[in-house]
Amino acid sequence: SSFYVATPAKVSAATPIVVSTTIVVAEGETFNGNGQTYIANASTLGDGSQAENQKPIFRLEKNATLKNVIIGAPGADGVHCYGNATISNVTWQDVGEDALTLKASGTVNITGGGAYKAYDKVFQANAAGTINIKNFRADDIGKLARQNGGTSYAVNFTLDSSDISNVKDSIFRTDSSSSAAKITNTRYHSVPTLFKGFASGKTSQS
Ligand code: ADA
Ligand code: CA
Ligand code: CA
Ligand code: CA
Repeated sequence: SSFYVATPAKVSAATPIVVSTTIVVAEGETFNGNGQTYIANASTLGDGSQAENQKPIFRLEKNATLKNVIIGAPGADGVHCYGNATISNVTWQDVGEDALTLKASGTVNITGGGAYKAYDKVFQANAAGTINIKNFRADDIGKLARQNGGTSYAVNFTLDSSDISNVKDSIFRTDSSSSAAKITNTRYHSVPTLFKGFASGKTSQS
């Protein structure tokens, strides 16, 4: 026949960028991954297992922004935030030990993106502050966010306009009577518990 069939452009998965030394995003700076995939060098940062003390792929100093990044496997210890941070359109395809840790007090705004295959925690709060999660997707996780066990500082967690599925434990968990959590406009599938360990009056869902 005379039909002309165009040869499709070859679409192949981009080769991941292997990170051997933690990428530091300086105070107030923005790192734009332009949609590329970053993975840890397992022998220098960590293999993404549940072993503690793995290193992060990204370290954000205060007021840094991380955007348009895919973190593949191994994810090592993900992203560490030292104070306020903006996390925009970051997807963890296979969370390592955890996905992101607040290491020094501040507010972390996580918008867009998602987290998948977290054996235990996605977001870890190891300092007082606020973790706001919006327009996020998470599937096959232990907990969406957890304040470091046995700590009593205050962490405020919010989750808005998100879709969370296949959770083993809970969405938000704390041991602190001063911490609070609020969930709005969010869809769940197979989530056994929304809040664990919060004092009465410190949680809300609508
Ligand atoms: C566990 C561990 C903490 C800390 C945390 C983390 O909760 O008990 O000491 O390492 O993980 O930041 O991953
Ligand atoms: Ca841990
Ligand atoms: Ca994983
Ligand atoms: Ca960790």
